[in-house]
Amino acid sequence: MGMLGGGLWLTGCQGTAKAIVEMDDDVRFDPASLTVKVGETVTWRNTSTRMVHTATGDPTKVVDPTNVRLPAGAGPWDSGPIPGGESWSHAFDIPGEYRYCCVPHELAGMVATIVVEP
Ligand SMILES: [Cu+2]
Repeated sequence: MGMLGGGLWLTGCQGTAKAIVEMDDDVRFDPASLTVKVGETVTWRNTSTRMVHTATGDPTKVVDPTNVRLPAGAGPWDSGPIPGGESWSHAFDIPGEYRYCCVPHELAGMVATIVVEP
């Protein structure tokens, strides 16, 4: 783990913008709403020094199932715990609107949206 840190994102030369969602000590996803193209990979980066976050798009792992919404045909996904300083990535192959949350902070309102355009 930790190999996604450092300057990797700054030195990439594939010519595609990296979609990054940051999670910090404010108990929120930043940005809370992100639009990407189908097939694009989103990276969640925990910049907190003291909080473990998750990015969870699995209705069976949350308290309130309305905090997760998946387009028809999209399978559930879950980062598991992401410690401070670590990152996790997921590629979105099915277009539509995804609602997801952070399991430890779901009830604190740490819920966000990814829109995947065809
Ligand atoms: Cu969290």
